[in-house]
Order: sequence, then structure tokens, then C-alpha cells
Amino acid sequence: MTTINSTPVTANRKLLNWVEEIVQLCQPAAVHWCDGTQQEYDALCELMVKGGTFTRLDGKLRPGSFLVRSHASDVARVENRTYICSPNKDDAGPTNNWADPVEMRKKLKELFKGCMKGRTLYVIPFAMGPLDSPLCRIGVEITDSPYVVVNMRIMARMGRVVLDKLGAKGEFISCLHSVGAPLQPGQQDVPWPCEPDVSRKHIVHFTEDLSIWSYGSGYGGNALLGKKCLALRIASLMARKEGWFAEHMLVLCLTSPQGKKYYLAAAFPSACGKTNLAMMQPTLPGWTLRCLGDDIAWIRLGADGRLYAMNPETGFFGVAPGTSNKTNPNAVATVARNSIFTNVVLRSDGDVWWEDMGVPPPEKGMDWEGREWTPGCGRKGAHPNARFTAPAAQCPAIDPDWENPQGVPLSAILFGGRRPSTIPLVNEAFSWEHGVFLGSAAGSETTSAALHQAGVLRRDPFAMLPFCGYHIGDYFAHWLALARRTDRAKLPRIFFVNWFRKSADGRWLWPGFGENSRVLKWICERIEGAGKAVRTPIGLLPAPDALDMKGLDISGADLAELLSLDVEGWKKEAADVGGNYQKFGERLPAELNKELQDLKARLNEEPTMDLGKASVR
Ligand code: GTP
Ligand code: SPV
Ligand code: MN
Repeated sequence: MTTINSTPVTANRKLLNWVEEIVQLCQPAAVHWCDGTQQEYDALCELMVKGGTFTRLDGKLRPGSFLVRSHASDVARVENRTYICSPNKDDAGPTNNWADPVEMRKKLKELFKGCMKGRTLYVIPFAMGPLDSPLCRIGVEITDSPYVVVNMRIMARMGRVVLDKLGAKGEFISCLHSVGAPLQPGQQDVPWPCEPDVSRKHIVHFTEDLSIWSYGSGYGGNALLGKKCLALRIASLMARKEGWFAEHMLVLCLTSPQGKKYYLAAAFPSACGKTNLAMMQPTLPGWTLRCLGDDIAWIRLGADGRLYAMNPETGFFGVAPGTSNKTNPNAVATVARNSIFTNVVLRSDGDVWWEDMGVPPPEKGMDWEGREWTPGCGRKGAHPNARFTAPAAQCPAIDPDWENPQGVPLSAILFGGRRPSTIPLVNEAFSWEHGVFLGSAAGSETTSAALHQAGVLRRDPFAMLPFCGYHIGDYFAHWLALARRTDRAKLPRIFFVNWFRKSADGRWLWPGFGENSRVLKWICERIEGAGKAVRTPIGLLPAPDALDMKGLDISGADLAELLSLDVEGWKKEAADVGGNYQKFGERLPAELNKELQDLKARLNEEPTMDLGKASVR
């Protein structure tokens, strides 16, 4: 066996033993301990260019950047192949696939046996969170994919510094990944090796030793194990035990014209607008927005009784289609260099293109499947779940505190989803319990971020449906318990937003993107006890004149529809939420059932509205 960077610069026995054990199991041709340097990154990119995996983009148009096309079977997270293996089935709950840990281990050992033949095994020591943060956690990913290594270097702190922090005795979360495509002697490699048979892909989390085993996919959350696997599923287990929160949330800082700062976190399901909101440019004069994170927040109770949020990642793995100078100029600037583009169109000038990029399509290009593509050909050029990987530090709107080890104190938490009807533009919860209820009842039309039918309504509590590592009923209880651990007045206010309401003829009723600042402004005013609200059966809605609409051309009828209460729609909504609650059985906290019953009762009463009067809770 040849080894590159073979001398592990660690005395951590546990790590050395684990690597040795996996080398025996997977039988790679070589072992490479990643140091995390730029030279290493460059060398691996070059290796992938030579091997046909990467295409180097034009050095002037897109410096330091690469295009990669995945296998057509490997384009998104595979939720039906994702498992939580807890000793008791009940502990995984009704929202997770469960498998017996002993049997799953046996099955995985068979799959992993010799699976890295002909490939290099990379050892990636990485940290989620600033190294000096009380919430920082160390993981080590073993992978046979150089694509994973270079993406992990953008998405997480990795290499020597992490081994130094780990030391001889430190604990780490072991994350084993293989694309599941061993090479026989003399066999030619393919640009995107993976296991094309979906039934053999496995994304597995063991809740006892908190380890991760991922087999068969090289894409996104299936393969970059620091992200959804560690920072959400495994972290949610640790967080529950230790009294903190691992959430699928963006974190942003909004500054008012008076210079007051508001830190907000927002949980929207995959491909429902986190990245866009996280770095949005407010259209309202005088307001500025800074980004702290676009996908994951680790949140803890501070000594002062407030909730502090920290982004454990260092990069963005964002949806490319729809990203334009009009919708998200900060993302466009972020991906201008040193970025990796997966499954977008390659232009003949050596740059990339995707649908709704806001620039004309190339006359001729190559689509995400490597086929010749022309604008009129009837196929999409980029895959709907095409992604960019880009360093957070390159975002022009990055907040100076984005790497603050303590995190930032939250003033509000937002929930949301894609809801073409019923759900108003914004709705404020009456209380912490009502807010947790709204989060637990969140739903969205499904998107292309996971392999399943897109566009059907599914309940996605707290946007954590595919990411909670334990029983979702216990998860709700964990959130409810927070109100007993601190002064309620110090808790963030909770809001529910919906940028995706449509008219009867299928138009977006709300312009979204930068115009969402109007909603955020009202939220800040509510936090100040000022903004005018109407008390309705479902929550506190903006009074008819409460949203700042200066300079926005939107019809009175559309605005009224966005802010109206659809009583019949909400009766159906409440019934559907109740149906979903049935699945949670005895572990559904009584407080949430009470919130649901109270909602139903309020909907059946004649809604009494104090129109135009500020309603202070
Ligand atoms: P993940 O990375 O999968 O977790 O997704 P995300 O929640 O970060 O979603 P993202 O911001 O990437 O947005 C996904 C899609 O929704 C893109 O096509 C956006 O253009 C679109 N989108 C985002 N914000 C808005 C909005 O305010 N209005 C409308 N109509 N579309 C939006
Ligand atoms: C999501 O699906 O929520 C993502 C993309 O952020 S992935 O990293 O693939 O999970
Ligand atoms: Mn996400």
C-alpha cells in the first residue's frame, strides 16, 4: 500500500486505531491524512481535473473555480435511505427510518468490505464551530472521495489545526464515507463514482456511539458528513442531552436606521429560502442586513438567560438555480471565485450558467448531464438541486461576528415554508408555547433538495423532519422546556412567515427576496413593542397599515390576501396538523395538543379583530 501524507501528526490513539481498523476493512490503495492547506486543496483539484471529474473554469471569468457533474442517480439527499439506529425503535420516532444497530452494523461491514480498493482513503479531521467556542465539536471523516475533501475544506475548519486541538486524548465523532465504487486492477475510473443502485445507498447514524456511516453517494448532505449528519442529526442528540439546540436555521443581523441590531434565526425547509434571506439586501432605505450563517445554527442558553446562536459551518452549499443579481446579489458576489459548482451548465467561454441566473443563456453549452444544450432544447440546463460551494468569508455581507465563539443573542426565531395558500405572509405567535406549536405544525411543498416527488405538501416540523436524530415528540418537549429554564421575557419572539403565497391564477402574491425586509422591519417593531398587530384566531397579524409598503408596487387586493385570515383554509390546516400529531402518540407534549385544541376553538368562534389597534401581548 502506498501512502501520501502518510505520517499522521497525531498521538490520538483512538483516532489512529480507528483509521487502522477502517483501512483493514475498506482496503484502499493509499492513505492520505489531510493537513487542510491551500497546497493540498490545489493538488486535489488538479488531480480531479486530470482524472476528468473537475473542469477548471475560466481563470478570468471565474478564478479558482471548478465545475463538476454528478452521476444522474446521485443528485440530492436520499431520505428514504437515511437511518437512525437507536437500540429502541421508539427513540427514533415516527419521522425517521429506524434499523436495529446490531443488524445494520453487520450489513454495513459487508458493504464497506473492500469498498475503497484502487482508491485513496482520505482522513479529514474537521471542527464544527470556531475552535475556541464552547459548542465546538470535532469530527473525523474518512472518505474515498477527493471531491468530498475539497468541499469539506470550504464547509468546515479542517486539517492540522483540528488535530492540534484534538490532542492525544480528545474525543471526536467518527464519520465514515465511501462512494461505494471500488476499482479493480486496471479498471478505468469514472468522473463521478458512486453506487447507482439507490437501494444500496445508506446514510446511517448510530445513536449510542454517535457515529456516522455513509455508503454509495457522493452528493451534498449524503457525503459532506459534517453538515446534516453531524451538525444536525448527531448534534441534535448531543444537544438534547446537554441542554442546547442544533437547528436547520440561518442566522442574520438586521440593523435599523437608528443603528439598533437585531439577531434573527429562521428555520425553513430545504430549498425554501434560507440562503436567500440570510444574505438579502433590504430594499428599505436605512436598513442593513449581515449574514452569520445560511443553513445550520447551534443555539445555547447564555449566562444572561438569552439564547445565543452560532453557525458551525464556514461555507455555503447553496442552491444555484434562481440565484441572480436581482434575487441574491451577495450570493452572486460570493461565488465569483474559489467556488465549486455541481450540476450547472458549462458555457463555451469556460464560465457557468443556470436557470434564472439573470443573464442570457449561452447560445450553446453543456448541461448538467454533459450533453450539448441550447436554450430552446426543452430541457433544463442545470439540475434543480444544482449547488455552489463557496467560502462564507467571501460573502460581502458577512457579519463581523460570524465567527464569534460565543454566538449572537437572538431576538426572534422565524419558521416558514412554501405554502401557496392559507398561510399568511407573517404571523406572530401569542406565546412561547404557541410559537413551538407553529414550528411543530410547519409544512411545505416538497422541493428538489431530496429525492422524492416535488411539490406536494408535507409536514416538516421546525424544518427538521429529515434532520432530527431522535423522536420528534421529545424534540418538541426539549424546545418547550426552554421556557422553564429562563426568564420568558428574554426568549426570542416567534414568527411564522410565508414568501410563497400564490394567487388563484398561479402568480406569486409577494415579490420576496429584498422586499422581505418589509416583513423583517415589522418583526423588529414588534420586538420593540411598537408595530401594530391584529389579534386573530391564528396569531398576531400585521394591522392593515402596519407593514412599510413605501415604494412597493403591489395591489391592495394582493396585500389584503397576503394578510387575511382564511378561516376555512385554517380549519383544514388544523385538521391536517391534528392528523399528523396522531403519529407522535404519547410523546406529543400535552401543551401542543392544547394549543391545537385552542386554535380549533378560536377558529369556530367569530373572529374578533381589533382592527388597527396595536395589540401588546
Ligand atoms: P437548502 O440549502 O436546501 O437548505 O435551501 P435554502 O432554504 O437555503 O433555500 P434557498 O435560499 O437556496 O432558496 C431556494 C429557492 O427558493 C431558490 O430557487 C430561490 O430563488 C427561491 N426563493 C428564495 N427566497 C424566495 C422568496 O423570497 N420568494 C420566492 N418567490 N422565491 C424565493
Ligand atoms: C438541504 O437539503 O437542506 C441542504 C442541502 O442544505 S444538503 O447539504 O444536501 O443537505
Ligand atoms: Mn439545508
